[in-house]
Amino acid sequence: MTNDQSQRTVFTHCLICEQLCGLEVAVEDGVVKSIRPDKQNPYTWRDFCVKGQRSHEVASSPWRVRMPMKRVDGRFVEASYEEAVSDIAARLQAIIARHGKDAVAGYLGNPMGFSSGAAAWHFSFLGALGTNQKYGVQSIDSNAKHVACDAMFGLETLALIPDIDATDYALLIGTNPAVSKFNWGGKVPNGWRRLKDRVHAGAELVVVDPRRTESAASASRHVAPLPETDWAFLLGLIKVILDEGLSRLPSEIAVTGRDALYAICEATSLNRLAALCDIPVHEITAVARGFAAAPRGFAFAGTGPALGRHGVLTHWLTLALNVLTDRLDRPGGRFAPNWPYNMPMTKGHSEPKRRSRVRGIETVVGQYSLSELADEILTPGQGQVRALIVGGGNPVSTGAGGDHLARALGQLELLVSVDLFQRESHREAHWLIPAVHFLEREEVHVALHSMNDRPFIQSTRQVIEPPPGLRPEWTFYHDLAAAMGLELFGGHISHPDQMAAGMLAGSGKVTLEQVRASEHGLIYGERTMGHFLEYFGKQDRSVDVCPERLAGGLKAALTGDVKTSLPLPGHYRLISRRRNGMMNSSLTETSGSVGHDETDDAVEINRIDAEQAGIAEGDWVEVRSDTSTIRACATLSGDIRRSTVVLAQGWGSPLLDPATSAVAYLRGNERNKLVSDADLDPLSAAPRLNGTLVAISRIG
Ligand SMILES: Nc1nc2c(c(=O)[nH]1)N[C@H]1C(S)=C(S)[C@@H](COP(=O)(O)OP(=O)(O)OC[C@H]3O[C@@H](n4cnc5c(=O)[nH]c(N)nc54)[C@H](O)[C@@H]3O)O[C@H]1N2
Ligand SMILES: Nc1nc2c(c(=O)[nH]1)N[C@H]1C(S)=C(S)[C@@H](COP(=O)(O)OP(=O)(O)OC[C@H]3O[C@@H](n4cnc5c(=O)[nH]c(N)nc54)[C@H](O)[C@@H]3O)O[C@H]1N2
Ligand code: SF4
Ligand SMILES: [Mo]
Repeated sequence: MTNDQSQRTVFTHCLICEQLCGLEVAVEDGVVKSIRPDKQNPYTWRDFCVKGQRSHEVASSPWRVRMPMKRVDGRFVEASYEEAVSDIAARLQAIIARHGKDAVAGYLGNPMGFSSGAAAWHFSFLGALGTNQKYGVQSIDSNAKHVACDAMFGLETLALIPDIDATDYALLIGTNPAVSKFNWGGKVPNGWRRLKDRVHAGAELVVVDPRRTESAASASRHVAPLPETDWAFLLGLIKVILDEGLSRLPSEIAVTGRDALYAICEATSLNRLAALCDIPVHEITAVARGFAAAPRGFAFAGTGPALGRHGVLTHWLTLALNVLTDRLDRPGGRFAPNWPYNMPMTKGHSEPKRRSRVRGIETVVGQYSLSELADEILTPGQGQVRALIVGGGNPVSTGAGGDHLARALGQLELLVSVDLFQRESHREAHWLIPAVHFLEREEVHVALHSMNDRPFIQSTRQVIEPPPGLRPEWTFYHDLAAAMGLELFGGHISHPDQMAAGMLAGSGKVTLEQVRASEHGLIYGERTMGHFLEYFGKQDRSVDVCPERLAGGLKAALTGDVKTSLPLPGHYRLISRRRNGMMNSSLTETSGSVGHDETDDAVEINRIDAEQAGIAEGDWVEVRSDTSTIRACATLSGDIRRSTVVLAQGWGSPLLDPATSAVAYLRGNERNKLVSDADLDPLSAAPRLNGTLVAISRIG
């Protein structure tokens, strides 16, 4: 940190996405003047984006919740923390006394993955209360991956990072790193440019996506299947590889299920698989042979298929493809890091599995699906949810069945939102509890840094002062527990630093003091591979490439009618895309700095489909599904495959003025209102945020 009276430069890192880019922040008189990438950061210095560059505008937004706010006669008025804590504690106690512990639920959104203290204290608080009603963003994000990893490896949270710099063949399925970056439980800073460097050096890059994305534009091959049919494409690849004897198995561990998978492949034909995904047989064969022959390669699936009807099948078959071609823990393949704190290797299930009260669906990573929450609130009986604490999430806009959930939230006896802002999901809140922005807090997030593609760790710095009187988010749960006479962490942990120090001490490689002392972050070792297979072998564990439960789902999908995979004329499968300047439904609060272009309110339709439907460029259209109707402006494109349309996700979610709940910022329409919370991937309980069947017609 350079320092004179009024001007300072502070080095910290971003906490918006998993890239955790190092930032160089210029501060003058306590106000951020500019944010640039920290070029002295030894690990992330080539990575950066507009979200980090403008992050200070979020902290200084006029719409920010700056004090606890209590709803009184339809408005929110500021109150003290003491009043908030004692009122919420009293209401929770009364609800539990009348209805039992499961009447209180918690939901954590995406940014809570970036605030170790807030997330840990939230969970510890729910644990101390004794409620089973825990919900999280995973069920609209990564459930497919957790279920697949659990079934194959017995490790729900296994992170397998692509070794980009050494790869000869990257097969990307439903991920768009040119916009979203390489981060989904495993991070590769600047990964997209690093991959493009490999492509320039001759590596193959195959992008499987119904849309010719920013990533597909740089690929050596773009494969455009129908949405939700990647499993058929992948099974085709596996069939070719097994039929042609191209499979190689890892020598260090036992692999089971190969014969069972082969039997499933035998029972179907390449022609049928090709028809299901609408990709020609010769293309499937070419990718299969190319992938198997590449000395070093990996297959990686993202959120595109994970948020569709067959997300688990897709993630399973992607992992199986990697196992059958010996890509795990190999250079240029996918590897599990073992630094400094390896969550996946220390535990299998995060918690014992339970089944939900209303729909009887099994938990994933210890949580029920967000898609079940509305029913759990609205369905009477023992265990009906009456109170909810939402930490850093906007589930009405980012999950499925938003109208259903909004109606349910309005029925709650107590809704508490812990957030920097008031959004659509917090309209009916009884309390708004403020949060501290990442530029205002010092934090060592050990778990996130454990998913780096090399051993590196850094602390954030407090760059600016939080609003006067604002308290760290975790202390809200701490104080609430104290007011209710509950003990958190069994009385063993009283501060997030203590938690970080303990996790680091377990590794024996680096201490909290050393991390704190390094201004630009610390590389504390060489990158090594092989830990995962070694660990697995030592434990005498095997990988199952054809788990029974998933195989049942695959067989059921295979009996589906090929014709029904193509929607009827005038009907389309709706998928999503991310915006450069937004993080899911967030970052519109920067007073318009998020940017806006014509395509934002647009539904992207294939040019030929549009012409057949009599829709012209710029026409206003109605997009209808079983649950809702929205208006959008048609953009005709050759980049989206036939019978598929795209709307930006997160866009169109209103930001509210916390005092009046009036809309402070709103552009566009909420596409997720079109998605049902009843139509889920049967294996993961994730909703069909991609693959929603919609009808589109021109407005008069
Ligand atoms: N700028 C920006 N960056 C972000 C985010 C953001 O909101 N904005 N969000 C962050 C978060 S939370 C996450 S989890 C990551 C996600 O990172 P990614 O998983 O890379 O997510 P997307 O960029 O949405 O890419 C998904 C792709 O899947 C395609 N797709 C949709 N349905 C299907 C299908 O059925 N099959 C196939 N093969 N493809 C399909 C879509 O066209 C899209 O190109 O991104 C992170 N990065
Ligand atoms: N159609 C479609 N829907 C999708 C997706 C898709 O690809 N397509 N992607 C899905 C994915 S991958 C994800 S991760 C989800 C994300 O969905 P959400 O978890 O709802 O993410 P956000 O929309 O970013 O809302 C996060 C909230 O956290 C608040 N926040 C930010 N920082 C902090 C903090 O430090 N503390 C607290 N307490 N609050 C904070 C923000 O103000 C905001 O209100 O959306 C999912 N929804
Ligand atoms: S949001 Fe942008 S700047 Fe922040 S960590 Fe992610 S890529 Fe880096
Ligand atoms: Mo996500």
